[in-house]
Order: sequence, then structure tokens, then C-alpha cells
Amino acid sequence: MRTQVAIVGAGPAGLLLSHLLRLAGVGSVVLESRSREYCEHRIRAGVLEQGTVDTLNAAGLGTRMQREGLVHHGIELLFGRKRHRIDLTALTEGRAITVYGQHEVVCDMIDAAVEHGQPLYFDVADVSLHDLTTDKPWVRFTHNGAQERIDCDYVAGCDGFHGISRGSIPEHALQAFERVYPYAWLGILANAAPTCDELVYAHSERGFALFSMRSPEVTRLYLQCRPDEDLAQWPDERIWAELHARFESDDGWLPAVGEITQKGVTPMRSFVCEPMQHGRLFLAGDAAHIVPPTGAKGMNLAVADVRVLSRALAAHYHDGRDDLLDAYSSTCLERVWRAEHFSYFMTNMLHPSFDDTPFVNRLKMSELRYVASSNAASRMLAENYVGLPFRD
Ligand code: RFL
Ligand code: PHB
Repeated sequence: MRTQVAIVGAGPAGLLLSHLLRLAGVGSVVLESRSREYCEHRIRAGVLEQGTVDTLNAAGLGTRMQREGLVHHGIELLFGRKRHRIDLTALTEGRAITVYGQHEVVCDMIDAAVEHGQPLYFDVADVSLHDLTTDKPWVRFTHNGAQERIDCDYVAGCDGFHGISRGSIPEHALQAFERVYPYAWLGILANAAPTCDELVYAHSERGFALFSMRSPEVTRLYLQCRPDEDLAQWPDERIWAELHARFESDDGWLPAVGEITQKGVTPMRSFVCEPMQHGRLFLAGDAAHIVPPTGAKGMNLAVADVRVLSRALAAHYHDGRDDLLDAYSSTCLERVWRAEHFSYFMTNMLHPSFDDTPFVNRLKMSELRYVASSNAASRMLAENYVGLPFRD
């Protein structure tokens, strides 16, 4: 097989990259280790920044999102038994976020790929990358028991944090920056109508909790837990009791209880590798960086990376220019580090930790009160939460 760009991974990064490249007249092949069914049902992120929504709409991928996505103009911070609204739209000259499940975005992109005959191989195994520092890189993989080879001009490593792409770069050529948090999130999906129109980020002495949603019938909830938490210790009744204890407030607001249809534990980590390129391999999305989910930035960063990469590749093929490809890593890292800082800030402020001293507890409460009451501080939060506008 031969293509211009071989893409490893069919998550948001890989699927959107292949779509944007097709629109730019650049050929690609996508290789995914999981089944289509698995990718379409993997429950993950839910918050799309304005720039992500605009990118999906401009690429013709927004039809169902416009119909089913929930546009939110604010979020709530709950602490000291009171809810404090951050008016995202008023604080950011009219910007907003859209709540639409990542797996729905993935379904929409897979449908578009299939409709346009985009080569997309699910259930591949043993993907390996070769000759990345030459101008003739190639990719080996197994599909339906047969060994295959793709010769290409470029490889896009869009295979997430645990993929093989980043590991194909010699250790001495990369620098990694990392922080592992001493807690995780237990997340559930429940068949219960959301009882608030906006997301509620709750700080309580018992730990953090988050109220989110997927549709007018489905609530998404998270609670801070131990990184090694055993789900078997969390029967449904215990989850609801703990959520209700953490969301307790003076106005009596609580999420509605419903059948729990999905449960999972998400570890919390910040990670960046620099540079995001090695020879003809470009890393995008979680393959290059991850953030704790408190800032809702992971999928949005994946979209931002491939937006930059697709334009740089189009400039190479159509205009014979490589300056955008050369600048890929530094262009992306500017946004990545802003999101890293914001996610770290939100995570530290909202999660009590077992090793917090009473002094640190007081600092966190002061920070929450400041963010909720100062126009300058809430504008800082709002501007980062809705995401930086694209400059191109
Ligand atoms: P993905 O989605 O992990 O996709 C990588 C794909 O590569 C495949 N793969 C391979 N394929 C071939 N060969 C190999 N050797 C392979 N190894 C792996 C995988 O099967 C997979 O299909 O990475 P991508 O595309 O970079 O997208 C990143 C996002 O998925 C991630 O950042 C977000 O989900 C993070 N995240 C959130 N991001 C947001 O923007 N807003 C949110 O509200 C938000 N909430 C969240 C989140 C992530 C969460 N979890 C579960 C980690 C909430 C949670 C709970
Ligand atoms: C979600 O709805 O899954 C979600 C929302 C906000 C976050 C993280 C996850 O910060």
C-alpha cells in the first residue's frame, strides 16, 4: 500500500486529521487497533470549546452536533455550601461551550469516513513505524492475520497516551514533563434527567465532585477517589450517597438518581513530550500530551493539534512550503502549555488532597472565593475554559 500520510489511531485526533486532509486533497490511511464498535462506545470527554465546535462545523461534521449538542453559557462552582455561577459568555465577549459526548463526535467522523470511502482499518495489530528520519518512512501492521506494509511521506502518531508512536522516538530525542496526582475520578453515566442546566464543579471536604450531562435524559457524574480505587467497593447506593454528600448545599439542589449504565475510574496525570515531532513522525493529541480532566481540555487539544498539522501538510503538498511543518511542534506547544497550566490550576483548586496541610486548605478556599467574586479572576477562568481563539 502507498499513501501520503499514514495515521495511527482512530480517536478524535486521527479521525479528524484524515477528514481535514481529505478536504485538502491529501491522501491518508488510518490504522486502529480496536474495533469500530469499541471506538463508538468508548465514553470519555463531553465539553467542546467554541473553537472545536467551529472547526467541526467548518469541516462539515457538525450536523448532528448542532441538533443534539447542548450549548452552555456558564458553569457553576459549588463550595462552602453555595453555588457560584461563572458567566462564560458575558466574560468572554460571547463565547460558549457545547456539551456533546466525545463518542458521538467519533461516531460522526467514522460515518463521514465510511461515506467518503476513506481507508480506515479497525482491529489491526502489531503496528510498527520505520525509517522515520528518512524521506521514505513506512508502517508495518497485521490485519486479518496478514502482514501489511504502508509506504508513505509522513506518519501521524494519533494513538493516544498508551500508543506505540511516542515510544518509536529514541529516548534521547524527547524530553518528558510529568505530574501524577494522588487521586483519580470515578465516573458514571445515569439514566436521569439533569437537574441543572449547567455543569457544577463541587469542592467539599469529602472530595471533589462534578455534575455534567450527555442529553436531556442522561446525567454524567464524577467523584474524586483513590487512584487504585476498586470499583467493586462502590455499589450504586454508595455512589449516590457520596455524590449527594459532596453536592450538599444551602439551596437543596441535588442531581437526580437513576439507573447507572456505566462506571469507570480515570487516573489523573499531566504529561507533555517535547518536541511533538521526530523526523517525519508528528505526534498529535494524547500521544503527545495529557491533562487531568478537570479543565475539560484533552479532546480540544487533540482537535487543535490536527488543525495545525492538516494545514501544515496541505501547505507542503500544495505550496511546496515546509515552514508550517517545521513550526508544528512549537505552534502546538504554546496552546498545550496554556491548557496544561489551566488544568493543573483547576485540579489543584478543586481537589482536597490527603497531604494538604491546613495552610494549603485555607489557600484553596481563598482561591475559590477569589475566582467566584473577582471579575478579573473569573474572566481568567472563563477565557481559559472556553478556549483560546484560533489565530489562523
Ligand atoms: P484517543 O482518544 O486515546 O485515541 C487514540 C486511538 O488510538 C488507538 N490506538 C492504536 N491504534 C493502532 N495501533 C496502536 N498501537 C494503538 N494504540 C492505541 C486507540 O484505540 C484509540 O482509538 O486519543 P486522541 O485522539 O488524542 O484524543 C484524546 C481524547 O480522547 C482525550 O484527550 C479526552 O478524552 C480527554 N478528556 C476530555 N477532553 C476534553 O476535551 N473535554 C472533556 O470534557 C474531557 N473529559 C477526558 C474527559 C478523558 C476522560 N478519560 C476517560 C480519560 C473525561 C474523562 C473521564
Ligand atoms: C464530562 O461531561 O465528561 C466532563 C465535563 C467536564 C469536565 C470533564 C468531563 O471537566
